Amino acid sequence: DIERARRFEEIAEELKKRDAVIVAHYYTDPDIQALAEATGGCVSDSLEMARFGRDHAASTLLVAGVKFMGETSKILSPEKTVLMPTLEATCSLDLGCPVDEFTAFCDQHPDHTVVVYANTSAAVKARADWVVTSSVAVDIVEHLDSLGEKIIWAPDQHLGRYIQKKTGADMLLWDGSCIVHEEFRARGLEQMKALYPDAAILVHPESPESVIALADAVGSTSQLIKAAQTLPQKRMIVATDRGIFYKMQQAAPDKILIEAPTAGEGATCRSCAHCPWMAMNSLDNILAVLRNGDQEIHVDPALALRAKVPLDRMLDFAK
Ligand code: CIZ
Ligand code: SF4
Repeated sequence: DIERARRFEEIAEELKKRDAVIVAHYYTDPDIQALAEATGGCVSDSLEMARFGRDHAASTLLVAGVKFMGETSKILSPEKTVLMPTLEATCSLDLGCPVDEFTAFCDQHPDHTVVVYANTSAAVKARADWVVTSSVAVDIVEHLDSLGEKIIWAPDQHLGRYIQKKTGADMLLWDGSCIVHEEFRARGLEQMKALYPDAAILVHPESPESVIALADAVGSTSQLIKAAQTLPQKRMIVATDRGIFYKMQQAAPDKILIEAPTAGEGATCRSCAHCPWMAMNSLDNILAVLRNGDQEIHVDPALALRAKVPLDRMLDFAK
């Protein structure tokens, strides 16, 4: 529509003035993903966002996602300005893993290798030996297990349990969870599968174990998009944030995509299949931050240097 097209033009102009590029997550609003595509930015998972931001020539990164993604961009590119539509957008995994408690836990197990999910603060990353995203977590834990290392895993307990089962690694799990994925329910999924027996079930491993058990494909957002393209089924029941449907449908235009059922219903559900923090990003606040430059991510330089070590380890491993 015309209003949207005008917004895109206004934003594109501000991006040019600031020598900025948009780095957007799959879970943001489809309008934001379309905007990123139309202006030469990227739409991807947190691993690819980190790489794209680091390697892009622009001097300013506009990170549309949640705070840990902005922090990761800043850690990898300290010389760049990193703006976010709003600094209020956080993540229940990040919130559920405060650095003091986490450090005390790690100190109690000095013989363990500390592996943290990308969905953590810069300070937690700085305490870690490895940072992983869901697209490389299994491979990295497998690698560490083959070296005989014992692992502390934080913060997502469901993803941790899934990896532990898959690799057989010795893992101590932090008890964090994602408020979006933990709402998916096996019972509802079974009922839906009874309605559509021909459907494939795609599940992000931040979901409960009983939901993962029903899956035809388990994986990170990028891996689920690939599964939608390659699995033979025409109909897909998808257990992850509904923001993914934009790129999944683009990648697999002939597939019928259905949202997996969640525990809550309608207005009683705060986070049913859509992250409330991802939802804080909008065309309006993107334009606003490009105009006034507030909502800038800062990470203490000494802390950033320490957090960069386990991040680089992941990026080198994932090459
Ligand atoms: O749930 C998230 O925040 C995800 C999937 C992040 C990521 O790795 O892209
Ligand atoms: Fe965090 Fe879950 Fe939102 Fe991702 S979807 S940012 S893991 S709360």
